[in-house]
Amino acid sequence: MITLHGFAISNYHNKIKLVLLEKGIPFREELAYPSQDEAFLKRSPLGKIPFIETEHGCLSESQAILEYLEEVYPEKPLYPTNQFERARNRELIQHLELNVELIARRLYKEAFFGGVVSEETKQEVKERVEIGLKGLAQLAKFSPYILGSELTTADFLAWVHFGTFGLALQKVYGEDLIAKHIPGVASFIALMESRPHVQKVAADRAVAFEAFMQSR
Ligand SMILES: N[C@@H](CCC(=O)N[C@@H](CS)C(=O)NCC(=O)O)C(=O)O
Repeated sequence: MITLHGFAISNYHNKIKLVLLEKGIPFREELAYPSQDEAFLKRSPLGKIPFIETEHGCLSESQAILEYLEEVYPEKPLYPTNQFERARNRELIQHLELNVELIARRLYKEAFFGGVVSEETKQEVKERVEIGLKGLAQLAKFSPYILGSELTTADFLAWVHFGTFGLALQKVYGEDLIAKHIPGVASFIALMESRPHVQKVAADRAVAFEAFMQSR
């Protein structure tokens, strides 16, 4: 059975957890925090979470994990079968993670962990995130899913990342930059949140977030 190592506040952890749940793959979760311990680095080379443990060994990097799961468990496909559509799916995922999430991540220290981000960084992040969000609006269809009529990995991933970086953007800039730049996003989020597995991931995330805040 697959073991998913990580913690329920992490958007990359939740991305894999949601895909495991939606594909009906048996797994167990083991609580792990990023670590530079030698033993941990042997399992996840930069000490990051999530990583999965399989009968063949450990695997890190959420997108590599996700594509592995798709190949090994093809029964409930979460990528389109058409090659071009599949490429467009990967395009949106890469765009969302590289050009929006990774940039907004620079705010997490202040938004979630009690640190401080300089005004200069905030300004730079806002400019780059807004460019990224406008690009995302070009790709998103919301009819009703993010890339059309088919429910795919891109939907689960978008829901997870919107929740995390959306909250950080709201906390730091006091406005909903996702809704400002991506028309139709609210009904997409509501649609995703009508799914039981999305509700489960959101509930686990809320419990973990509450516990984290209490511990500080
Ligand atoms: N590109 C990685 C990103 C994973 C990631 O950034 N994980 C965070 C938690 S959300 C982490 O482990 N951070 C600790 C660190 O950067 O040292 C993936 O897709 O899995």
